[in-house]
Amino acid sequence: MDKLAALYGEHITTIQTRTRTILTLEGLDGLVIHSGQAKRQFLDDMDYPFKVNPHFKAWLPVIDNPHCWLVVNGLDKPKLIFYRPVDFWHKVPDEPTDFWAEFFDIELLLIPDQVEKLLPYDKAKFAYIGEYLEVARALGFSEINPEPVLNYFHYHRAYKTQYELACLREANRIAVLGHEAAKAKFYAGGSEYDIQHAYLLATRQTENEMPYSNIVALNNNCAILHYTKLEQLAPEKSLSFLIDAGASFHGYAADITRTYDFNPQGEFAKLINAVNELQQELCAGLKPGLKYGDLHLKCHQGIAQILSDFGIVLLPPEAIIEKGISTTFFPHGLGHHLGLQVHDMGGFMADERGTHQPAPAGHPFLRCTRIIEANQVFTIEPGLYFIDSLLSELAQTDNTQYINWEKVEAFKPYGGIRIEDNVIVHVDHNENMTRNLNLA
Ligand SMILES: [Mn+2]
Repeated sequence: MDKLAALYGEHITTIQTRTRTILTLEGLDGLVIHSGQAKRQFLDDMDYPFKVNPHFKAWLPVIDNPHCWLVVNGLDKPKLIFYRPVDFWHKVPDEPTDFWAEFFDIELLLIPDQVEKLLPYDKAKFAYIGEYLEVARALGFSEINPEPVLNYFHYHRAYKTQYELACLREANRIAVLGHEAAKAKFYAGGSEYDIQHAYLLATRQTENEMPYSNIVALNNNCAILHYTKLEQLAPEKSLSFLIDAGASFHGYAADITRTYDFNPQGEFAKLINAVNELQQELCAGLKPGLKYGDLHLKCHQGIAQILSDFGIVLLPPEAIIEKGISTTFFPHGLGHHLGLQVHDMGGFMADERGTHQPAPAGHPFLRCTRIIEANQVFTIEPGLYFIDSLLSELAQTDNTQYINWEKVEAFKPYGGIRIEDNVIVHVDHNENMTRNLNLA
């Protein structure tokens, strides 16, 4: 933690500089960044779990406190308005004394409605950054989430500070503890529900602290890309296990996927090994100056090679690509930026003004089209699935003649494979945060 504290000053300096630059470009005096508000459930007196504004947590690791505000101009010491009510119903946050506290002028806010007195009086040249537009208007802001400001931050967010990299490594460390426990629970014959709880116990994080809903899938459920149901009972026979699960640290996310065959000698295990080798090649393919989109296309070549090698598609790899068959088996994108958000913003931006750079034709689900550069963090997550709906579409086309349907039917009960690591690109090498923790 001392190390984190040592890196934090430089992190704040970087964000201050970014803030100063965009304020000057936009002719603004400052930003007022709202952490958010508790959201009430319809006709209820309960709130939804609180999710903080990512532009707020970019400054400091306060992720669980609504009604907080930052007033920043990129030059002066940032002002933090910290919500600390008198409340005997809920746990009231302590007055901040953490490593980050000395970097802010802190004022305590007792009642949310009284924030007005602590905000700049003349708001004409202050922009509100946050989710609650009606609050912003009621407070007298006319500049609300100006797009050039958001674009600028989203674009530059891709370049992580050393503090952010340290947070991402720690998020990976926590997630890997969960993955190890989940794997053991699978081989012990656990159900999806059992595995999920083994995961949470090992990470010591609650479901609400997870950066996204864990995907814990057994057998043919592994074919459902965003499967989030948890079967209480184990299947009669456990065949395969796909887990896509992360962890959070100081507001930064890990996003890791592994797939296992219950029988490590089985045919599906061989297919997993092939996807794993491809995944490692693709990780090594992250190089400053190259386009992430090109790596996605390379992934299709690798998937096509595997489909051909395993006799699933009876064509050479080039023909599999050319006929568009690989997208049936690999229908999503290779990966995305990772950081404050699981799918960090800015993946489609050609420049800091936010010029949109669309995904290549035929690849609508690719989430990143940027040039790869040092200090960026990516996920690399190739997949190979046997998805009923996509396979029946394929069966309706001319391409059906090239498919070894017997093989496909044999693999269907296993669902599919995805393998995902979190990788930092450095100037002269890549750092695979996930593999460095010895997660096989
Ligand atoms: Mn991912």
